[in-house]
Amino acid sequence: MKNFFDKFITEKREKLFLDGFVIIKKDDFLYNQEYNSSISAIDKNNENFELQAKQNGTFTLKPNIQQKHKEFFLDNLFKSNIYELSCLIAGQKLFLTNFKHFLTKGFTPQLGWHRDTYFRKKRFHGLIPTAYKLAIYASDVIEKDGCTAFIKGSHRLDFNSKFFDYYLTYFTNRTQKINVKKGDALLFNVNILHNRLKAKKADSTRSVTIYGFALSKFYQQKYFKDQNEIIIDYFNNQLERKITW
Ligand SMILES: O=C(O)CCC(=O)C(=O)O
Ligand SMILES: [Fe+2]
Repeated sequence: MKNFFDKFITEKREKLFLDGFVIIKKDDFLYNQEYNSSISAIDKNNENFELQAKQNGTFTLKPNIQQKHKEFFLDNLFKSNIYELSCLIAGQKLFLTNFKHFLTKGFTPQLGWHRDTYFRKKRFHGLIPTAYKLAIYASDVIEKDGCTAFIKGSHRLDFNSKFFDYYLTYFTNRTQKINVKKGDALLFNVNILHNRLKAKKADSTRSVTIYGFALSKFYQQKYFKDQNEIIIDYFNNQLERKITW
C-alpha cells in the first residue's frame, strides 16, 4: 500500500489542491478484469436504465438495479484500492454519500458549467466543507463522447457570483477536457467549475460511475433518503472492515 508521504501521493495531493482535480490512471490502482466485464454486461442491457431527470439525455440505473448491484459497485472501491488512494490524495478519510452509474449514447447536450457547492442569495447549496467526487470510467472517453471538463483552479477562485463564473467560463484559457481510458479514475473537488461537454457523434458512448463523498460522517445523514440509507450502511460496514486507520 502506498504511504501518505510517497512521491506519487504527494504530487497528486498538490495537484488536487492547485488544479481541483486529478486523474488516476488505471495502472496506478488494481485493475479488476471481473469488474470491467460485469459493468459491460450491465451496460448492454437497456432495461437496466432510465432517463436521468436532472441531466438531459443521460441514462442512469433504475433504483432497483442499483440496489441489486450495490455490493459490486461499492466493493470495487476497496478491492481496486481506489478508495484508499483517493483518501491519501485528499489527505483525509472520505465518506460516501451516494453513487450513480451513468450511460450516455449518441448526441447529448452538454450539462452546463456549474459548481456543486455554491452560495447564492444568502443560501448555501451543496456540502460545506466542500466535498469530493470520484468518477470511474467504464469506457474510453474523448471529447466527442461528452467528456468531463474543468476550469483548472476555479475551485480556489470563487466570489459567489453567477456573473463572475459566467465570464470565467467564456474568457478563460484554463479549460481542461478530460480524456480517459476505460478503467481510469478522476477525483475532483466539487467546488470547481465543471461540465459534461456535448456528445457530438451518433456513435458517442460514455459509461461512468460517479461516487459522491463528504468530509465527515455527519453529512451522510442528509442522504438517508429512500433506499440510499442501505447503500451508505453497506459502505460504512465495509469501511470499518477494510480500512484500519
Ligand atoms: O458527468 C460529468 O462529467 C460531470 C457530472 C457532474 O457535474 C457531477 O457529477 O457533479
Ligand atoms: Fe456537478
